[in-house]
Parts: sequence; C-alpha cells; structure tokens
Amino acid sequence: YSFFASFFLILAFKKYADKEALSEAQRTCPVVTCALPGRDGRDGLKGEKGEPGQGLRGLQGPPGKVGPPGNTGAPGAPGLKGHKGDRGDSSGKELTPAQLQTFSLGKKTGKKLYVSNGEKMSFSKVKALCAELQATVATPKSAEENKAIQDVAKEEAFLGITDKVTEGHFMYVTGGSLVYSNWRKNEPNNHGSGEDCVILLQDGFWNDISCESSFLAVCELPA
Ligand code: FUC
Ligand code: CA
Repeated sequence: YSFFASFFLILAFKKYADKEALSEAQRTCPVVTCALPGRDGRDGLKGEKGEPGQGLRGLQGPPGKVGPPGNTGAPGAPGLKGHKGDRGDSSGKELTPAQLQTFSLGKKTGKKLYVSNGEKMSFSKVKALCAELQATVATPKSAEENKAIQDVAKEEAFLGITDKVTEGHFMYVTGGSLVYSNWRKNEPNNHGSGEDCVILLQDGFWNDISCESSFLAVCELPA
C-alpha cells in the first residue's frame, strides 16, 4: 500500500513541479528568446542495491537429509602389552589328561589309586563319573586293596562288582570272576526284590544291595 501511495505522491509532485517551472519561464523569459520546455530526459542509471528489509524473517525450514558416511579414519594407536604367558614346555612332551591327573594326585607307579568326590549316587551314576575320570569303579582284588578303599571311603561305598549277568555269580564290571571276596556273614542274600550290586561296609565287609540305592562313589585309577 505504502509503495503505491509513495509512487502516486511522487507523480503528483512531479506534475506540480513541471507546471511551476513552466509558469516561472513564462513570467521571466524575454519574448524573443524564450522557448517552450523540451521533452522529458532519458531514465537515469540504476540505483545501488538497497539495505536488507526490516520485516520479520520466515520460519526455519526442516533439517536437510543425512549426508553420506565419512571416510574410514586412520588406525588407532597400538594396545597395551599383554600379560606374561604360561611357562613353556622345554621338554617337548605334552601330558595327557590322565597323566596330568596322575601327577596332581601324587599317584605311585605300579599301585592303584582310589579317589572319591564324597558324593552318594546310584551305581550307574558312579560308573559314569569314574568313566569321565578315565577310571573304573573301585574294585578290591586283595585285602590290601580292600583296606586302601576303606581308607578313602568315609561312608558305605559301591564296588565295581555285580551279578547282573547271572544271579548269584558276582563278577567285576571290567570283566572276569572274583579273585578275592570279603562277604559279611549271611551275604550275599539277594534280599527283597533282588540285589545285584555290592557295597563296602564301614567294617570292611561286603553286602549285596540294590543298584538303584545311593552310596559313595569311589573310583580307581589303574596301576
Ligand atoms: C540285610 C542286607 C540287605 C539289606 C537289608 C536291609 O538283609 O542283606 O542287603 O541291607 O539287610
Ligand atoms: Ca544283601
């Protein structure tokens, strides 16, 4: 609105100024020399660019799209020095798990070693546990071995002996008939629904018992 108002004001003022100039010339010019005013001159040169406007700025637009990924950075600095490794084996020999076990348990060469984890379980669990140790269920083949198992067993313990194959004929689970026995008086009696396993009692004598009952697990490592 103000632009148009200003424009008409300028036009109105110019018309008035031209009229004033003409009447002034008619009053002051001598008759002979006086001429009528010429036509309007050409447009002047374009003006300089104006100062920025004072109006309110528009609202900020939404953020632009995410740019492409940057280049891979330079490699990082080297990490800290690691801990010292284990001792090497200068002998060039490597120990098998069984040899390592034999060594850590202080097993004497040429002598069986009896070991227990102090747990009570069924006979099948005892066999599985001993197998994991690359061992068999404790099986005394002499009075000396029977005493050695007694020393390890703080409770009644399963022996590696059953009559599962033929009732009344006890054998080693590793195979073969008994070469030594230490039955308590009136045992084996295959009591109740049947007893195919054997336990070493606290006094060192043997009793046939159910294989499903829980007794101490004692394993033996071969001589
Ligand atoms: C005796 C033993 C059996 C069982 C029973 C409770 O008869 O011979 O094995 O232990 O007692
Ligand atoms: Ca019995």
